[in-house]
Amino acid sequence: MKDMYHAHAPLSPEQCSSTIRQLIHAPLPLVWSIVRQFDNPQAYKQFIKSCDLISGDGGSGSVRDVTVVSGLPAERSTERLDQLDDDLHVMVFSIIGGDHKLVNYQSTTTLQEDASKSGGGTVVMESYVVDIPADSCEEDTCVFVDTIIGCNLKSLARVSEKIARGKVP
Ligand code: A8S
Repeated sequence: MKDMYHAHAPLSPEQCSSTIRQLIHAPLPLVWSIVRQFDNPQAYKQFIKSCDLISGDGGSGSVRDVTVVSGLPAERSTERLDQLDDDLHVMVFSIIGGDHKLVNYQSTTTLQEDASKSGGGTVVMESYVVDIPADSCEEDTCVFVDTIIGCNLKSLARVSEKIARGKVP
């Protein structure tokens, strides 16, 4: 049902795109309360060391500067919140700067209640579109981004499920 948010305009040969899904055994309002904090991505994104809001109040149009943990091929990234819909549970952000190779990156995250399970599960879907760097290829670019998003969503599941079980993260 939320698939339409992940259907991108036709890609050019210089772009790549993919969608990652994660089932979380925690109620949607709890998962959304973690995802929607644009100024606090380190709440679940383990590669992020710190985050400063440099423009806006955390709503649509806000810009954040993110510092990543050491050992990665980059140190910082500047990101803009394009859309935050608390009713539809849709978040869209773009990467607009930084010392990394992800040019024209835009990500869309949607949450929906898991219909197949009783017990308050949440299905998170995150898709992205990004330019393929001149010195790379489609497969390597997708594997790199899919890996980061996969780690982020698994971590989001761990953090949410811990809170849902009544423990502090
Ligand atoms: C996100 C998604 C991504 C973040 C990437 C793909 C990044 O923060 C990391 C390494 C890089 O080389 C690029 O939702 C960048 O955060 C971990 C610094 C942008």
